[in-house]
Order: sequence, then structure tokens, then C-alpha cells
Amino acid sequence: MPSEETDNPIEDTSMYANIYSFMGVPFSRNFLSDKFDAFVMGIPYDLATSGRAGTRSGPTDIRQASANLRWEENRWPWEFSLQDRISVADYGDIQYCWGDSDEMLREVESHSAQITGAGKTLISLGGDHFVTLPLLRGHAATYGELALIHFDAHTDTYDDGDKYNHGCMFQRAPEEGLINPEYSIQIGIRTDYDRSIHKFQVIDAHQANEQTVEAIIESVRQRVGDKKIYLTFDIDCLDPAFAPGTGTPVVGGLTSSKVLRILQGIADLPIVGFDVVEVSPAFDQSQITSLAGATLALQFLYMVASR
Ligand SMILES: [Mn+2]
Repeated sequence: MPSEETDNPIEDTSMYANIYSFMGVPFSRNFLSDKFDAFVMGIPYDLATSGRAGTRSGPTDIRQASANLRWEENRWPWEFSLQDRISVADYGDIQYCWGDSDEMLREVESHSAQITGAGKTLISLGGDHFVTLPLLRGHAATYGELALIHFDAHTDTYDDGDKYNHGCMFQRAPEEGLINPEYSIQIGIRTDYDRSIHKFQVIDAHQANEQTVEAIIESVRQRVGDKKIYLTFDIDCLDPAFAPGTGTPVVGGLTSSKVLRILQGIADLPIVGFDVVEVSPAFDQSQITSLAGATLALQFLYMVASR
């Protein structure tokens, strides 16, 4: 993994050769220079998974699937070219001793705090959803308490005291003062949670599938107010038809078309950080899920570029 700036020496927009970085952008960790506006960072971690593991391979497979998206100069339906607006680098993957979740937590928090502290936007590729906890710590260190826009089949507000659990982050994050549930919204939920103590607004999967894109966008805008926002996207928000390659799939989810339209409709909100998590290539078919993950990460970059 490059530890200093190295411009990609290979000018190749091929969809099948020289596939290393996300969208073929240069590898760089030089967040202090003016050269780059945004960084895409991989977190190959799956030690907090409750069910099927495998998300450590997510960043690599998402990068490879992103090659399918390289040829299109103006990504449809955006009416501009990403590289005309912002400059993006691939930060590579976070490294930690295998098995050492505490080191992963420290590394992710440190890198994300430094990148955002330098005024750069960070798009992170999981990894299981537990990686969002140190990402929120890093972003909150720069921006203070955030609103959360959370796409998921699960609320991830469970806390049975486990130290490492990819279902506990949004119980812990408010306790740590990283996010405020009163300004936060969860979309696509279709698993049980304790409604008597739940402080997040929920648009469950049935509601999200019935409501118009415009109505969902309006609910998000109302909820977040004028707070700065972190957006986390568990790929299992999508129906398994659109994202089979994930650890804890739940049927009855959203379509990829609908979430792309919702995201485009909230592009102007002050979202300061993004992640897409829980892509598990070993359970994927024909890279459907990795392509969905890559497309979402590219959508996040276009959202940033559209402002
Ligand atoms: Mn989930």
C-alpha cells in the first residue's frame, strides 16, 4: 500500500486491465496537499460480524467492480463529469494486525480524523458495519456531534455489552456524543427493535417501498434540520435481489433505483462523510453486490461534486 503520494503511472480507462484503485484514480495519502478534494478508503474488517463473515474482501471487490463504471464520462443522470468538479484519490486500505480489533478502531479513527481535519471528504468502503463507529469518532472529532442518515435493514441499536458487535454502533455513538438520534433517520428497517426506547426516526422497508422518492427526501430534510450529517449505507438496505452478497440479508428491501434517486435528492445537504459497508464477496453472485457498492460510492462522490 502506498504511504506517500504516487500518481498513477498508467493512463488506462480499460474495464478489464490495470484494475487496482477505485475508478482508476491515483493512489495517494497526501491529504495535506491541495491536489485532492476527496479520498476513498478501504477498511478490510469482518471480526464484529454476527453471522457470515467475509466483508474483509469488500473493498477489493468494490474497487474491481468499479471498473465497470469507468467508461462513462458524465455519470447518468448527473449532467457533469466528476473530474471537472473534484479530484479524487484512493487512500488504499487501513492496515491492522489481523485479529486486533482495537488496532483497527485506533487506525480508522486516527486516519479519518486527520483526513477530515485537513478539510477533505472521506468515502469509506467496509468492512462490516462496526467500522462506522471509529469513522464517526474521527468525523465527530472534526465536526462535533452529527446527524445520521442511515440506510439499513437493521437499526444496529442493539447492545448486549459486547465490545465488538456490528449491531451496536448506533447505541454506542449517541452515548459517546458522536451523533444525535433526534436529528437522525433510518431507512429500510425490516427487523425488530425496541420501539419504546428508540429515538431515531424510522422509515421502515414497507413504508420506504410505498412512499414516493420525494416524500422520503422531504422526511430526511425535516429530520436533519441544519446539522452536519454523516451518511452510512449498509448494503443490506437493498433487497437481496439487488445485493445478495452480504452477511445478514433480509428479504423485502429497497431497489437500487430508489436509493440512487433518494441520494441524488439529498445531495445538497451538508453531508460531511459517507460509507458503504457489509459487501461480502464470497456470498455474491456475478459481482451484483460489489457493483451496487461501487455505484453507491460513486454516487457519494457525485453528491459531493454537485454542491
Ligand atoms: Mn444491516
